[in-house]
Amino acid sequence: GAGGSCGSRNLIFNGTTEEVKKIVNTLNEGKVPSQDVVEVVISPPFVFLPLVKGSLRPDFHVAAQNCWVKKGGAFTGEVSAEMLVNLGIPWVILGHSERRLLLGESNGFVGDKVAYALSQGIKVIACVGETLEQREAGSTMDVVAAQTKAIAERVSNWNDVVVAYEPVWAIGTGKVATPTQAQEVHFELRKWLEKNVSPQVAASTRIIYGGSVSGANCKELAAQPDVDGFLVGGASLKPEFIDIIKSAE
Ligand code: G2H
Repeated sequence: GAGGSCGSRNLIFNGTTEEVKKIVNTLNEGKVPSQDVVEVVISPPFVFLPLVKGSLRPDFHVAAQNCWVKKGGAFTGEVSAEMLVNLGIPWVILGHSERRLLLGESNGFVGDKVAYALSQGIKVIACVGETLEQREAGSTMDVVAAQTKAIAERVSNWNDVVVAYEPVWAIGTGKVATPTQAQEVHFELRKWLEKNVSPQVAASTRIIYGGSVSGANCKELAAQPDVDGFLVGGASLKPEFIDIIKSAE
């Protein structure tokens, strides 16, 4: 990202064991800037976490795509933060729009998840973003502020939080936000943090962009002053992901 700040990039892959191995090989062979320039975080589905963690180069880190909202226990089918800790998984993505919209995760529920994961020492990539209807109704900033507020109310230490702005209309659609659109929301989000959390947190928190990021559009997006990195979906499954990582330089 601009200003030499670290980016945080994530690979969300679906697929089979064979595909996962192939992607990890490509990543392991990729020539990318060092960890002080760009932090790379790879986020496979739960079932592939041990495989990826065990075979991925050590300068890339691993994230889960979700975890349970509180202490683990009898919650059949859920994966707890404690289990992630036990497996040595340092990161988790929480509040992805697919979970908010398809599984009904509310702002408060996502906020509780963020707080609990942090309490267990797991770093969080917290996703926020508006739908197309909300954007067209002019409520983008209200939506994103309410999602961020639910986190801010429950979290006091922001050191281990990365905010991912992902406009829902841009996710997996090939319809990327323009650099101006992304910058506008990132700027407002930072202002929101400054006013409602602290100037220090606003300055130090990475705000990354997600939604149809590709090798072709990453440079222009990365050049925006408040875009500190990317959350990459579809393009992370392809060799161009290496080019996206390099856009941090
Ligand atoms: C958006 C991403 C993950 P894509 O961040 O949901 O998907 O890059 O394919 O839009």
